[in-house]
Amino acid sequence: MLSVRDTDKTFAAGWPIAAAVPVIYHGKYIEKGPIMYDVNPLAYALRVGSLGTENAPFVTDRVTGMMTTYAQVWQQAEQVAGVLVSLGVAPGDRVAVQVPKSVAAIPLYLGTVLCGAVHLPLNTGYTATEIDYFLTDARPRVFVCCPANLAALGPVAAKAGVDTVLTLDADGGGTLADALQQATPIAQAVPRAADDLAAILYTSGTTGRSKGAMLTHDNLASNAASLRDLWRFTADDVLIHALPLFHTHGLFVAINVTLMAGGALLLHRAFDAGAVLDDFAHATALMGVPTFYTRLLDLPGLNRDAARHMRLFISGSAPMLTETHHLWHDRTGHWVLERYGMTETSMSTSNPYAGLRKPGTVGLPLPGVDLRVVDDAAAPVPLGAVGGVEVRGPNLFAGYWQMPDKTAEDMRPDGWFKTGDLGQLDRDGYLTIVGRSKDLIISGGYNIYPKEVETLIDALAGVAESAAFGLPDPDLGEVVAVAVVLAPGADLDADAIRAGVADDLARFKLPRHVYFLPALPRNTMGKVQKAQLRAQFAPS
Ligand code: MLC
Ligand code: AMP
Repeated sequence: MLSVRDTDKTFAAGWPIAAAVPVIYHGKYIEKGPIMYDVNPLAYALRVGSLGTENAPFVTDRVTGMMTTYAQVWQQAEQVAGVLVSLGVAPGDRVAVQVPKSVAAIPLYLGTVLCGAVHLPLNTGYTATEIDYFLTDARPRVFVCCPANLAALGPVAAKAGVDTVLTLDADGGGTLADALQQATPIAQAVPRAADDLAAILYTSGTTGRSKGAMLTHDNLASNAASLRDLWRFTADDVLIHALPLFHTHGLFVAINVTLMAGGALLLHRAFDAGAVLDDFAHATALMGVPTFYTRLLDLPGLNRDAARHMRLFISGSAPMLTETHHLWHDRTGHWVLERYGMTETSMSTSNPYAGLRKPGTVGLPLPGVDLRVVDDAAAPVPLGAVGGVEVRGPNLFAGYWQMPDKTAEDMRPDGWFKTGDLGQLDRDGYLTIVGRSKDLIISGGYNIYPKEVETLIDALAGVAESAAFGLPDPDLGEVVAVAVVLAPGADLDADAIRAGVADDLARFKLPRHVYFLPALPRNTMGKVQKAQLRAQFAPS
């Protein structure tokens, strides 16, 4: 039985998250039999949110209706940790995961953290070629995949030197579940320091090579604590969870904030606007990308009455049109709270909970986060002028996995991180993201780096060169388009281009539009003019 007692125990000096979450860190000590969490900063920060309410619901699977309590989810996490330790997973080892969204994926994340390992979630859309890259680069000790993909991915993992491959399906079945039956739960959370890694999330790179963003215990704990307080999440909250579990938004913002607040989740396995709208009657909050909101706005049933039980609608990961903010307010009476973040920084800004939410802006820096808008020489631009957005604070990642050069490119010696976003500050300190200096397409909240698409298309027989770019799309915000120059005599159509790269590229990265040109537009320096392509092919 879990017991909580107040003590005068003081925490290790210099533990930065103590400052971020003063209430829960002062004198609280959790004990469950021999298990101790307080040596493991992130597990501890997430665990203390449900002190005294262990039998409260944590997550309900919206397909089966099955509810899992806090006590159960942590017990499962302790079992996962037991399995991983028995497989030889040591502190700092990576546990890579490409599994369908399920309730069981949550204790897999928590158990990995509990045993001191590094959670490495991968987009379920990635092909075997992409997985090969991630496993070879990250060299995880364990890889968990969907049983249906085992035949294809088992050899990929073996080639990458992965010790053990386990499986987990959308209903929680697979060899991981079998191992859990036999497992001895971990008896003691594995000690970690605040700046030890808790997760690596891969994010696409401008060169076409994905980079693993290394996130520490303190990065994740401090950001979640800030957001919980800022957005006023409490044990009374019920969050509709319809985002994927392999990105910052659905994993760290949604799961960590809810755990820390002691609230509940309604877990949708995928986004279905009708099912999400049905949940408004039982829930208090929604976190989504702008596509969620535009699809919900298409439903005639979306109105004030339907939204009356909800207290908060949060959007991020991609820009929400001002028009969508106004339409949402007209239909529901709520202003969407837009925030801004990035895999490398977790969340950096947010519109206020109680103050003015300014449509079109991403709000103010979070407490403890420094933000500036600068010119190329790193000098702050005048108020209202456009410049590069830079961020510094406890939210900032520890660098790119085994890419010190890339880290040094983006991180200034004095700790400022260049986000690659272009923004402007207004006189109230609100940030507006006006564009990106990085060549990046954001489609439905997924990032696609054009270089990766171009490299594969350029390699096709019959292609001379190509340029990938984003075109506006009413549903996904942007979609991938590509301009292709064929080699003399080549006869390829759009389907042939798509088919030629389909084995190597997740389907969300495949070009929706393919245009054939005699030559790519270039400036006098020879640089391809993507703005010109965007203008030329912009939908009318
Ligand atoms: C799916 N498809 C996409 C796509 N999502 N294509 C382009 N862009 C996308 N985002 C493709 C599939 O490959 C498939 O192609 C077809 O669309 C239908 O797939 P689906 O799974 O049924 O799609 P759908 O459910 O409609 O998904 C759309 C979506 C989803 C918007 C609900 O993409 C989504 O959940 N996005 C959220 C991403 C997210 O969490 N981002 C946060 C990143 S963290 P085919 O060819 O097979 O038919 C971050 C930091 C921060 O950015 O600030 O938060
Ligand atoms: P990712 O690398 O997937 O974490 O994506 C991060 C990028 O998403 C940021 O650098 C921004 O370009 C973009 N982004 C996130 N939130 C917003 C927002 N509210 N408005 C505009 N762009 C956003």
